[in-house]
Amino acid sequence: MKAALVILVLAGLLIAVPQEVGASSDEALQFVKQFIAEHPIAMFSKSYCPYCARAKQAFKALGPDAEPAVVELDGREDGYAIQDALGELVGRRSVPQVFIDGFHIGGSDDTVDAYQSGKLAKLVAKATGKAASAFNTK
Ligand SMILES: N[C@@H](CCC(=O)N[C@@H](CS)C(=O)NCC(=O)O)C(=O)O
Repeated sequence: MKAALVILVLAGLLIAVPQEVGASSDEALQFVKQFIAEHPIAMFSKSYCPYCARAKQAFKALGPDAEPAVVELDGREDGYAIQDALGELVGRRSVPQVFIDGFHIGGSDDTVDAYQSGKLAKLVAKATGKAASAFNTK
């Protein structure tokens, strides 16, 4: 009786676990791709992350038209799955990860570098359809 129960539980795990993990990582990758496609400026972040705050600050410095759409991974049950999916997509598991017009800018250092060189303002102007003069530069 006990052995039958163990076999039942093991069989259940074999059937259920791979399907659930596979489905959730597929869904997470789909979510990431859709979010990037739907938002001219997209950022994956964690609310307590100082590097994320630094990247947000770079967009804030450009002005109000450069506000990114942000997914805070620590505020979601599927946050780890999304982080894994991002790692798969860009080869980095750290946050933030920033995308403009679907193009992967990188993390905090890359975003701040792009702000300082003036590249961020140009990319944001193109992505938002606004004149470059609408954005503050360094
Ligand atoms: N050099 C990276 C540093 C980013 C970083 O270290 N982020 C931390 C959070 S503040 C991280 O992703 N840690 C691993 C994790 O949260 O899973 C950058 O410029 O983006």
